[in-house]
Amino acid sequence: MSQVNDDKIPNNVHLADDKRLQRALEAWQPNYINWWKEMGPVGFQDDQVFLRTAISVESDGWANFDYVKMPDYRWGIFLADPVKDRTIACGDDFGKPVWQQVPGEHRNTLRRLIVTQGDTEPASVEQQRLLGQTCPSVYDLRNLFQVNVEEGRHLWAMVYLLHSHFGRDGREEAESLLERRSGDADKPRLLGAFNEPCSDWLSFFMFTFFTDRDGKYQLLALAESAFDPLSRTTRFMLTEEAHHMFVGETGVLRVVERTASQMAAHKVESPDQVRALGLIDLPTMQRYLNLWFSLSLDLFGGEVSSNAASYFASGIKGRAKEASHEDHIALSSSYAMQRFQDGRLTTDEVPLRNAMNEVLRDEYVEDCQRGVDKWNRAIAAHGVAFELTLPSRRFHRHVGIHSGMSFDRAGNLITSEEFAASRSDWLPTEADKTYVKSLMTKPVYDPKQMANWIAPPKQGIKGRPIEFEYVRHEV
Ligand code: BYC
Ligand code: FE
Ligand code: FE
Repeated sequence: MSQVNDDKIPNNVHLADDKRLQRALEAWQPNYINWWKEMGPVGFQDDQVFLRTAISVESDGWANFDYVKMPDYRWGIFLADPVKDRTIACGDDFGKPVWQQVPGEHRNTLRRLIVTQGDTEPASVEQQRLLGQTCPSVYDLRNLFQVNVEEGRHLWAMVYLLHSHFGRDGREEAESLLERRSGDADKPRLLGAFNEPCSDWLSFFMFTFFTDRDGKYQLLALAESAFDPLSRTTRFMLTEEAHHMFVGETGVLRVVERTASQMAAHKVESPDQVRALGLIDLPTMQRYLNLWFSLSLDLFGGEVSSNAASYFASGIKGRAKEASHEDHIALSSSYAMQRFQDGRLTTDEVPLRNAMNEVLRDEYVEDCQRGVDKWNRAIAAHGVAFELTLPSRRFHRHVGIHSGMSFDRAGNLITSEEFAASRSDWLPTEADKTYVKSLMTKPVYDPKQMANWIAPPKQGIKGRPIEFEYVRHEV
């Protein structure tokens, strides 16, 4: 069992035994805090927030819940306990011992993957920095901040790997992670979805449902890595990740629930009538869903990818839950990949290793569908005839074999003119965004209140009531 000590930087990696590393991370820490104060949640840095803090990696009692000011949050470095005699889970070296150090030939690849993962964490905090000022409740405000501080800790997790295993390059990358900015034209974040604005709460819930779920699947794939420190750190990150997706799934559910229940109570159907009640109509929710689903699909990379094949071959990145697959070499099978070529849908057999991004995306889509089904059950329970659906994975793509072509929601090839003509039916319009934001102009800071457009949660946090003062905010 790994001990957590009480250093300046909480950790279970015996940081105090490696003075050089400890000094390097302690030198990075003030820069991180400066970044947090500059780019973290705006307007709440002096408030007491009821937050969970990771204090160990044991499955029962790994977290402590208490009031803390966000800049004083104890961001720590936690690796899941090592698996004894762990061997490489996939690829050419399947079954050989995992690596405790970075093999020279994989150094650049691993650094790039760790930097890509690390970059998304602060990016999401930046995207969400203004949301506190339009919160629907104090309960939601606290959940936003919980997600934010944990994404900050995920950055720490990657920076620890960079500092401890990648020398000077790693230290430079760690600095760059604090310098790029979401949406900045000159120094953008690395991946597409993390440069998109996320400036209203419907987007936030869609983001935590769809985009954090990409995080879950990427972390599951990295948890299979032959580089054991990466495997151990991502395994612990997954523990925190579950809450982020809970926030997204229940957030959308509560909006759907509120709209459907009021549609039934007032016997209204049209979006205009729903908006007249100050609610988010279901077609608008569908458009937000279409946007965040398609942006998140892009995060899995190209359908056919030599990068993915070489990650798998070298054991650097596996599939989600690699042990549940039968063939860990994946050299003798292929993936039936549907794609449009010369205007026709064809099916090509792609060597399985080259299709690993798509294999992961398949599992992701299935997991998303489970949540959508749940939302639809809530709509149906109120007798409202409307179903939310995931669009085809070809729809609105900017990465991979379907980028550069236009498709309708069902995945039929259309012209770019046809896409432009239907765009306002499929993706949020400026008018939609203005309307959604108009519902959120007044933040709700009274713990007893809930915004009109969202249903209350089923229960509070850690046994506290829903009306608990999760954030002590002085207005
Ligand atoms: N945007 O061979 P391909 C999370 C580039 S989310 C821009 O398919 P590969 C979180 C690609 O770099 C999880 N560029 O790429 C969620 C490549 O460039 P080069 C984050 C893109 O390497 C919410 C080229 O296109 N973790 O944790 O197979 C809140 C060819 O592509 C994009 C990870 O992503 C894009 N979307 O796959 C907070 C895990 N996609 O080599 C946090 C680490 C591709 O031609 N990253 N490109 O210059 C990876 O595993 C891989 O880098 C990717 C890309 C799966 C992302
Ligand atoms: Fe994260
Ligand atoms: Fe997350």
